[in-house]
Amino acid sequence: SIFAYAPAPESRAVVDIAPSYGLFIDGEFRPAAEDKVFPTHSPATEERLSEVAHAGAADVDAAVRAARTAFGPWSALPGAERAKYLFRIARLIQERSRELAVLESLDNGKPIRESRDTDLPQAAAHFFYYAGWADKLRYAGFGPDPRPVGVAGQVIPWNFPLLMLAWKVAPALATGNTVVLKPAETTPLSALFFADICRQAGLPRGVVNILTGDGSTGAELVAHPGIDKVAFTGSTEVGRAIARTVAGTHKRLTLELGGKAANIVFDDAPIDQAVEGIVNGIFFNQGHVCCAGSRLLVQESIQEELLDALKRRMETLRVGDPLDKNTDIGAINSAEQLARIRELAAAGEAEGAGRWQPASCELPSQGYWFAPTLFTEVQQSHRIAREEIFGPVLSVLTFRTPEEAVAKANNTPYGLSAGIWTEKGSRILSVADKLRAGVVWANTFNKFDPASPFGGYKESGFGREGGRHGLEAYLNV
Ligand code: TXE
Repeated sequence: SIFAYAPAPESRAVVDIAPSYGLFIDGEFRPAAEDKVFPTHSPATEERLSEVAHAGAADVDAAVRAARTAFGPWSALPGAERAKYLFRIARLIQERSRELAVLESLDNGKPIRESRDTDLPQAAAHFFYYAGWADKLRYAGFGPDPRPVGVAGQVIPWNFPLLMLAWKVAPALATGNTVVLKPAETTPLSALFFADICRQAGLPRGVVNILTGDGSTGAELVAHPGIDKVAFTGSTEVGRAIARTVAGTHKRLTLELGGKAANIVFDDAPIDQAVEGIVNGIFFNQGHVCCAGSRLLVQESIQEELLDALKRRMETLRVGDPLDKNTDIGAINSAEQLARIRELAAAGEAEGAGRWQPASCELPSQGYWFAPTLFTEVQQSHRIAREEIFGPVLSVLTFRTPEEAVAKANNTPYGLSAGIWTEKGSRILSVADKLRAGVVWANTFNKFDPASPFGGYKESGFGREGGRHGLEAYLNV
């Protein structure tokens, strides 16, 4: 057909990846004190992309000391001066966004369309947004003279590597704190590019330090006595371990952990729009999203119609090369994550749910892949209804009344997000009011804005990132 137009894949030649990277401490790249390194791979091809330094205790100490030394002069700068650096960083992210988008897709496996249209613009937007607050903190409603907390130790996951960095670094710098950040072990590269952007922006040395490493580096960082504030996004299990480490110390803590969001579709919902929202809710970023709409709660009377439409739409999803602009679903980030998804999908079948995958879906032979998957006849007791899968797997449950929908939506230890689909405004308000979730979307899903606070109820963590509330975590008020 004349409409079958396939634009050329984005070229990986756009970005220059060095064969090895050091740690970014005190404004310079340097090898780890113990000279340890580890490789990072493309999950789509298993190709080795680069080798990065593995920070140990001595490196954590050096980075925290650099951040401490930088804290005095940085926090003493007038807010308007700090704002200039944040604006400069935001502009540089924009200028280098093509490079960064390709890099993010290579290292993480996400489709280039998503890194280009979501991760990169959102990362820049967070720096622009918090730059705007830097000289207005006394008007933020926290009293006349809010003060920075000190040195922030930040540990981030692999699902939105640069964006999670932006969520954490931008508010910390705007409020006059300095930072030691540890990216996830499978996605270190965009944070190292960001370190280069800090240099390009002329950010004073020591204000931002980047330590690559694994969980042991994260644990060292969180436990270091020179850290005043810990910010973590990742698994609930590690969040608990960090809370134990921090308990009884002077350290402030915010945790953004897992989720098992309900996406609730009422019988009066616009079906086509809801189908798009369901697809976006669970297949965006391969379902590696803490707020993913992983439980579809559909009103019984429209179950058949909705599932038919959803299956037709799923048949059109393209799984494959993350650098191809036509790709809808990229690679699973790691062999470990793929194993976790497979295990939970197998549990779904074993517990009696019905597994469905599009017949048209062919997976590449190399790399880590999982086809978009629907489970019907799911019971609330099933593991796939209770546990975070963090993959492209949707569990379908039904309800008859709004009360039942609310009860089922809240029947989870998590409480990060939820979605409601209905034409009735009054129902949106009454249902949203009863949902125990930090974010509730109505007739849309996975919409983000730097001005909007984000964070969980219950085991999804505490504290808010984004918006004016996001400042509070980094201020003594
Ligand atoms: O997370 P970890 P993993 C969920 C999701 C996923 C599961 C496991 O369900 O399947 O967690 O993913 C660092 N002290 N989420 O194993 O281990 C680690 O190096 C300090 C939801 O990848 O929590 C990385 O930088 N830090 C989530 C970061 O913590 C430690 C996003 C996250 O890794 C540490 C990711 C320790 N003891 C996974 N151990 C979300 N909320 O979005 C590890 N780390």
